[in-house]
Amino acid sequence: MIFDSEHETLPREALEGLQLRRLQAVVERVYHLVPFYRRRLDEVGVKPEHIRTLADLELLPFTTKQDIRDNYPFGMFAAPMEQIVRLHASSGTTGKPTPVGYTQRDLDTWAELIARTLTAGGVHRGDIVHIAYGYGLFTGGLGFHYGAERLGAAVIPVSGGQTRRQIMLIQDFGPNVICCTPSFALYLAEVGQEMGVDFKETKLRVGFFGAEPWSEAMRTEIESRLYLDALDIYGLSEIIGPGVGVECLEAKSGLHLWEDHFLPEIIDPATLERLPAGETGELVITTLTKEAFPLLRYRTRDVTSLTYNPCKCGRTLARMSRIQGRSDDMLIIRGVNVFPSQIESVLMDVPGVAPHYQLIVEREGHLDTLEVRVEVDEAVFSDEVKGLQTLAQRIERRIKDYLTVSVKVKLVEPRTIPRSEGKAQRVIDRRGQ
Ligand code: DLL
Repeated sequence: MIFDSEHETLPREALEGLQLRRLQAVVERVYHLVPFYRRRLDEVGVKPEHIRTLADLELLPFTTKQDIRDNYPFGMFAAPMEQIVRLHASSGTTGKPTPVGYTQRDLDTWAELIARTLTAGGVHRGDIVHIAYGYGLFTGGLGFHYGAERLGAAVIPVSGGQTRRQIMLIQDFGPNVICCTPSFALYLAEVGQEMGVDFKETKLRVGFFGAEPWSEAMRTEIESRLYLDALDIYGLSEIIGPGVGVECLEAKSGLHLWEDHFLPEIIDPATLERLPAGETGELVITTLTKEAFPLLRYRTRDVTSLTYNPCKCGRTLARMSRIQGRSDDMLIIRGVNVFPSQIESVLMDVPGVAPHYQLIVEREGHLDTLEVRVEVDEAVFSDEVKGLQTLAQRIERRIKDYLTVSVKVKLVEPRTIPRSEGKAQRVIDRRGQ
């Protein structure tokens, strides 16, 4: 099923014509309304009228998360507060959040794109949609909420947490659709099993799982335990939230990007050169229709590839492969973005702790765990066991306060963390193994 067959099945040539007109309009708009972009474009000597073809996109500078941080909180908005009706923030946990704003038209576009997303998974009016993404500053809950309503489906706005209660609602209210992170889906399966629930007996038919990396192996497991079709949904707050792309139910082969609103490119993160279709690199997105917070060539840091081959569902939009990783070192632990440098800064504030540490990420059952191994000085290490335990717990609490994730801290003897002559290997991620 296709929600907006006019835009989702446009012949490529017509689609590219639309993209070009929208690109020209957005460059014009940010040049006149966002001082940051005016400066950036002036620096490279590009004027809006220089954008004559889609290939001219390459003339434009990239935008990074750091640029958004430098203009905290609202310096990059292209609309005055009188026109902004919603604020969200990215799930990043570095001290300050990354705020994003929406005009009413942006919210309408977003709802429309989620309606398309749900339709690509066969959802329709009359269906009941269980939304277990967090409601709040995170874009997941409210993003899906308005899109499901736009489609005319009935929403259960349950948000995160209270797993047993959620399972009761799934049994009693009979949702056909579930939206949550893939790790939470598996957790539901586990808890359901403990409660003696047979998911075959529920009405669940399809799930939209995203906001964190997952794998084909996880898809197989979710599908066989929850008895539904598991679809991958991608998005990020800076661009709009969920609803940048989704797999279709027919093919489950790559995520269709809503290219009439978001212009994708793949670059080599080292050279910043554009890569041809099929090659793997960092996804860069230009928003084509956003009013409040348009972004030119935003570096998502997500690593993937694009294909423009037609899909059997009939959509002509580019398809993106499952996100393969991140071009920076950000870890996503149970949905929370964690940079090793943040852990480092907590560790470095603790007397007696050495700057040698390693982060070990594993998956226990279906939940991510993060162990922080850090060396302490001789004096601390020769202290009695109880002292070491208290210190480890203190560090665990500090990390929890700062990053909102629970970690396990293991204090180790001096010189036991492997040294490296090049870059230190700070992160050992065993989740994919
Ligand atoms: O996670 C928006 C979202 C909500 C997407 C619900 C899907 C469903 P942020 O908190 O800004 O926004 O995090 C964005 O999460 O750059 C990716 O690294 C990662 N991510 C999102 N979807 C996927 C996915 C939301 N399907 C960051 N696969 C992105 C892998 C994903 N990683």
